[in-house]
Amino acid sequence: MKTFAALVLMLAQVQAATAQTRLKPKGSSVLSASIVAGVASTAGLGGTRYVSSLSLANPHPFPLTVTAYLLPAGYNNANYGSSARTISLPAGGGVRIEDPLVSLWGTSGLASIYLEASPTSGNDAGFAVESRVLNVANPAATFGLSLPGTYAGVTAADVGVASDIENDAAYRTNFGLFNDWSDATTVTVELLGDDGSVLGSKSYSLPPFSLQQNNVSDVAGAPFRHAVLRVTPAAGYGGQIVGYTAVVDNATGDGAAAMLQIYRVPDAEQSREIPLLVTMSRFQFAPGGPDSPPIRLQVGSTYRITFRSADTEHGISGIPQLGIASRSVLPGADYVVTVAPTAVQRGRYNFACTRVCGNGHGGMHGAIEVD
Ligand SMILES: [Cu+2]
Repeated sequence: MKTFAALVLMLAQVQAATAQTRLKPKGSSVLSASIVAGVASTAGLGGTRYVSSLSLANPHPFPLTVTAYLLPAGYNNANYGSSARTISLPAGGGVRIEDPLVSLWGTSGLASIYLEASPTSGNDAGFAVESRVLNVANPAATFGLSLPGTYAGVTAADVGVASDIENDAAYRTNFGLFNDWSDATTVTVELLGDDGSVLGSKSYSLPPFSLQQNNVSDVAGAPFRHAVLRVTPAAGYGGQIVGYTAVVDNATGDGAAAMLQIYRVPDAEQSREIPLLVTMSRFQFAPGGPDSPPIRLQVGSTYRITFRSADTEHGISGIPQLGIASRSVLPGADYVVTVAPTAVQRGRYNFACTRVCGNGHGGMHGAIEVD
């Protein structure tokens, strides 16, 4: 029995050591947490020097204790717990911490900061946090951008999208991706032109609990005035990617920031093909016409249409706008085609039998209506 108990204990320890987690531990006493993805204390391009501040606000009528952890860019931060710093917020109060990388941790460069709060009373420990990044190269006039703390990121069921990306002589764009997961992961980043074409695509490896910041020229080298950035996590990824973009004026170093927006990918049920059988017989398409009702298709759905002959050789004249070819259809030899109509394809499309199948062949015609 003792040996068995020891074995169970050993197994439990192994499981504890290999358990995958996100930053906010489930079932712990942590009631609120936030990730500030991009915090800087570093020189940038063109003589710029970027220094962040970190501001917190406590909306509650009781004091709050917030623990802040440092997660340097590009490193495995699985042991982030040793970087804990405590920030005390009076009831209703706030604080601004100047240059937190230097003032709290005595370091520099680029990092993410993870913050979690414990209430001293009450059940809710929500707090507000944001980071201001200033270009301080000219002491007479600073300017910069702001990044909010967030806990919303891109999961394996989502894509992340940033709509305002520029990379040309006037502006450059940096993007940051933070991996909120205890394992390393790979993220696919694409740049899409305004017509939806792929300008460039690249995969990035993100160590546990770490940030990667890159310039978009790393994804697509050719200059462009406007593009869309799309972020797709690896299949089966258990964490969240918290992302941001910063468009920077090449002449001044002034920047504008945005958080990556999150879109849920339709599940398999919604994207499933809808089967639709069209039976061809002397001298009828059913459905289709001339006596049967038209074939009705809805914009946004995908149909798998089977044209099947019940008696002799018929044919279908093509509808190239919908991707339907001109084909002969013999009994036992179906013509199967997938049609996914879009909004610009709304309307009525006529078709006819293309094989002389008997005396009524001339009247064997039908229609597809897309609405
Ligand atoms: Cu026919």
